[in-house]
Amino acid sequence: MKFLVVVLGLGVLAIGAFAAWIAIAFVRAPLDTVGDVDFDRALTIPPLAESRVDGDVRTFDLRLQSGTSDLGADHLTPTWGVNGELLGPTLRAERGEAVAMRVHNDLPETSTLHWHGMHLPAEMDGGPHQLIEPGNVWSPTWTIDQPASTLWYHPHLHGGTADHVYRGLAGMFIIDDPLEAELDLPRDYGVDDLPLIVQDKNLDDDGELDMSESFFASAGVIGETIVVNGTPGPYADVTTEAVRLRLLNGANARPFTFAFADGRDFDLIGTDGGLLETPVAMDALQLSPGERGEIVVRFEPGERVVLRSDPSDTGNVFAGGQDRLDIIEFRAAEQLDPSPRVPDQLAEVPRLDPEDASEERSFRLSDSTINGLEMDMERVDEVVEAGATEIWTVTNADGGSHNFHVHDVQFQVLDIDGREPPPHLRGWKDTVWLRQSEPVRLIMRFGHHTSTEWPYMFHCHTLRHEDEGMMGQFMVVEPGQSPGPIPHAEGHEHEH
Ligand SMILES: [Cu+2]
Repeated sequence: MKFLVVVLGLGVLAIGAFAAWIAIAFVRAPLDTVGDVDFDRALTIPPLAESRVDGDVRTFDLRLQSGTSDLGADHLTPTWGVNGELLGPTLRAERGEAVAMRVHNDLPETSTLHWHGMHLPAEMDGGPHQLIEPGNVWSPTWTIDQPASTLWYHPHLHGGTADHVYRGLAGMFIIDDPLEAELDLPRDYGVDDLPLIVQDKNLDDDGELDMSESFFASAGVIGETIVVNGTPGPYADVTTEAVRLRLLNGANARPFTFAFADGRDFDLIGTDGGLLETPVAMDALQLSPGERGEIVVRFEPGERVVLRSDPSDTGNVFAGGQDRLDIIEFRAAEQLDPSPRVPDQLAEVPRLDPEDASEERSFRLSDSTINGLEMDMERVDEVVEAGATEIWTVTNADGGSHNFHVHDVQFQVLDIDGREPPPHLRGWKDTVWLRQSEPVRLIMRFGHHTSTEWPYMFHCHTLRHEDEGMMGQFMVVEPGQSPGPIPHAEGHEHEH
């Protein structure tokens, strides 16, 4: 009997040791680049896109193209860009303006261009149904009808989004409005108002973008080279006492938790869909892929300070959540032009009232599915009435590195696991982080762009998850209408 217990005990010990060995051998060790990055390249500022006004319409010409970029390897890296070799120009338009895009595809592959965060007709959304074949031009047009905000654009090809964004297709889309223009905020683009598109890349020995993923990297590529606006190891010269940073997590999978090396406070003034009601003083801001945050930070003459990414509260090791990363160094001049303090009052953000909600829906994200279903280009998952206020409850049910993005609308967070959202999550959002098993209740009011042909998307913005099927479709219709078949939906699966 004693012998049997000893044998069983040894067996259990052996199994335990084997499991520990597996864990050590395969789980990614946290990466720490703090102090190891030479900030020796001036930050590239994406140019403001040229446009022309014909009648009442502002028209932008955009060209998806391939090229090469210096990402710090010994060889140039083949990359893709919009009107350039990597990333794209910053688009800028006023609330109320009609815009027209002429998107040329000079790439060897079919792609799309989606206007992330934009309220617009589904047919203009640039989702997986608005394919642009090589050599073709896609010409969406819509009227800007939402507050001043920092949006962005990127491909949204079903099954190919992660690949196309990783190669370099992305850019910012800044919306202006008169309310924002009246506030005493830094807004000199490229001087005291800086776009920061933060991404991570892996480069192989030939300098090519490495798309391979480790065995356990269920979130996709986790890059070890951080680039800001495509610049590796960047520094930015500061000439004013305060600088506004429009932070965009443009990574495929990594969450970033932005914080300054000396722990200084900054003011969060805006989130995905526009300005907050009042600035929120913070010393760390977590943004998951697709999320934006506008912050204003103050500098002392002559100082240098590094913005870095600290481990995220989720700590998801497979998505790089335990990494510490140097991102960009700010170099303040010996003399700084004076900047006013951030105003106490920013924008009005009228609270949406749960009493007004006519529908409640719930979404469980797990195992490449939402509510147990993988994305199907022909299936309309939800039908929403134009103008309806709805509450969507979203849950990360499997502990993966998930967030949730809804097209066409900006929503408000009602509560997270039953608790009021923190102050920095009380503004307009279109993408929200999901901690494991903590349901997030969102309230949103849908607009009046209706269609019985074209759907909008909702999905996880960890791009590989989205590509693998963690995405669904909703249509906004007039009361009483029901969706018809989606044109040409069949056969649009992207093979890669
Ligand atoms: Cu996900």
